[in-house]
Amino acid sequence: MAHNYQRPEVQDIADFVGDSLELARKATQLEVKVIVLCAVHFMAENAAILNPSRTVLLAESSAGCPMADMIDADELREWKKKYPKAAVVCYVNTTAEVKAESDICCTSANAVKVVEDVPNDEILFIPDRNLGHFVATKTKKKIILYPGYCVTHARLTAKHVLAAKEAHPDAKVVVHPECTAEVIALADAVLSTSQMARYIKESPAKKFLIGTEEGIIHRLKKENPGKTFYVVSRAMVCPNMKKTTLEKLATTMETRRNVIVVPEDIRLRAKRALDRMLEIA
Ligand code: CIZ
Ligand code: SF4
Repeated sequence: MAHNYQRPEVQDIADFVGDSLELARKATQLEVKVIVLCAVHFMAENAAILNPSRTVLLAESSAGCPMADMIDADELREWKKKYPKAAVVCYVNTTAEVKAESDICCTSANAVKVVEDVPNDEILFIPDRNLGHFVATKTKKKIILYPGYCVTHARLTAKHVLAAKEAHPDAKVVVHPECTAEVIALADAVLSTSQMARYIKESPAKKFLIGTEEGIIHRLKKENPGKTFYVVSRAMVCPNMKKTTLEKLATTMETRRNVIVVPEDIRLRAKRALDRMLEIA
């Protein structure tokens, strides 16, 4: 299984390509004993949390997510003491230990819905301050932001967007909610990768400026042969997503290395936060 941000050749040989939630969900529906994730560590952990009867491998063991590593369970416990009335909504880009300390998970596709659905009026949103800020503009609830962010999406600036719009004035600007507020303010649509794929298929527009990790463009081109895609900036490359090569994947499949193990007590508590999201979203 490959994430939307993987290299084109890795996406092409995968049985399934999608966002982190689609990968985790799909993993529960497969009649297989071993699942190999071409993605980053937390995505393989999600698959392992939801699929205890299957062996989950991460194609490249050093592929991590810097955003997920910006908060650990100890730090979250400190924040929870400061905001005892807040529900902890954690973006799926977190470790299993952090999910285990959270009330409910969300993805970029369902964050607003999740925040609206929890009974609390106060939300501690971790770890992405940009997604959290975007959610705050869509709800009346009090959102407490944690200062994490995606280093790749942070590279995209308003200047890049304005220059790209000038070069392609007839293109729709589609960006990810991990982008900064100044970038989001210039976009025609703010969408997760799975939402982008749907939006672009249904849109009558022919040209799109894409403001997320560039790997998604391979899939968008394949699914929409009559449409044209441009990256808003060439800097939108996640080095961790690109660590997985066909050679590394082959070695992982041959040797069954990089098994993802989540301790059972943490797995069960993390699964509760994921299940709660799956129930409402
Ligand atoms: O949840 C995911 O897969 C991520 C990190 C991005 C997206 O919007 O699909
Ligand atoms: Fe993490 Fe950003 Fe890379 Fe996604 S694109 S894996 S959020 S660093």
